[in-house]
Amino acid sequence: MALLEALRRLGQPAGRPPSPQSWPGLIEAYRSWLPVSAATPVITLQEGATPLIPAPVIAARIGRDVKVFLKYDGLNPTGSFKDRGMTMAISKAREAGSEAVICASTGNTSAAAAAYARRGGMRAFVLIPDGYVAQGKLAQALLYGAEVLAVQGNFDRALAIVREVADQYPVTLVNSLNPYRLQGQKTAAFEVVDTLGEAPDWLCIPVGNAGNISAYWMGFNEYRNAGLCRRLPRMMGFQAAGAAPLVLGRTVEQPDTIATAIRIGNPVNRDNALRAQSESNGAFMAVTDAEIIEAYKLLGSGEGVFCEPASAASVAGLLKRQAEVPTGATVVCVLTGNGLKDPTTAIEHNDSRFHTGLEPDTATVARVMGF
Ligand code: AN7
Repeated sequence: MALLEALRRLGQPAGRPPSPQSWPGLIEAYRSWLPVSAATPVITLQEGATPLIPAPVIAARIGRDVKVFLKYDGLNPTGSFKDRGMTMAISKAREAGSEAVICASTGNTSAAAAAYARRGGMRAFVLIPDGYVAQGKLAQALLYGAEVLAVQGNFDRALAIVREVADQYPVTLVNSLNPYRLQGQKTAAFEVVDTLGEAPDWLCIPVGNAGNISAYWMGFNEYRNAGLCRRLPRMMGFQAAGAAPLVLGRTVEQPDTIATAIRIGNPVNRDNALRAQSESNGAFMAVTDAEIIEAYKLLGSGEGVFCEPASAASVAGLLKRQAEVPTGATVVCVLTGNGLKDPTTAIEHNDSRFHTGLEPDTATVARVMGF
């Protein structure tokens, strides 16, 4: 009877819930913090406002009353944090009258560049390392209508080429050398503080070209200087062991890791990232592919959060360095990209039982279920 009564009450709202359309996209939400004016055509897919999800299973592994949150930027419109930078870079390119943009990419930048450029009526040229871009990202770039150029070299080589092309031809570079990219990406730090009411003690983040860690640091500093938070986090940057130039202190000529998003040997934002590390008393550390996959599986089967392998480097790093987390600390791990970007890795690396080829009858299914 109680159930029937509850069902009867469904659809009889006691009050209007918050509108799912109340978020206008990050440029409008943080307009006064961004270099835009009334003349800027805002090209948006309503990116930003991604959830900060508690991670009780990971927190319990650490214990000592440590609180862990996941900044799940994989819920942006193209499935990664790159949308934050791209809404800015593409809006400013459009404002400047640009008709085409170009980027080098391990995949996510190309997906975001393609989506926003096409939405802004521009052409998008994307250079990717042939054979080293996860399937979902390639699908996105193609479907969004980019012109995809796969080069037989790694990301660092592709970036060198697009810098030269953008110097010599009328196309706007939208890699993170474009300063508007980091301006947009700093809003993720704003959102973390707006949600927690204060900056976390630690910010764990995967590092490839080192733009995002630089952008977060800028965002936290701007909020602190404006009195919107009182402290700054320690910036803990994690690189894949086979692609760890900031840990090694030198360029890696042949970067190699299962986390193709961060398969980068010569980060262009090196100096900004090193400043973030030293000013925040942070650290750069390497995590192995095995540690990345362990964290990736734990996030999925423990927390119900599917991120891509590169993103799991932040959690792998936290678990590796957990002894250094102060008792009672608040830790935010940035999950930069959605797990659906890379279905191949998920299918190859999981601990689930996958029973195939079953006879289509109830007895078989019940037997396989263990009944
Ligand atoms: C999921 O898309 O460089 O340290 O070309 O896709 O700011 O480079 C992607 C980088 C982390 C590293 N997580 O961020 C590209 C690209 C994911 C990423 C990073 C990337 P940065």
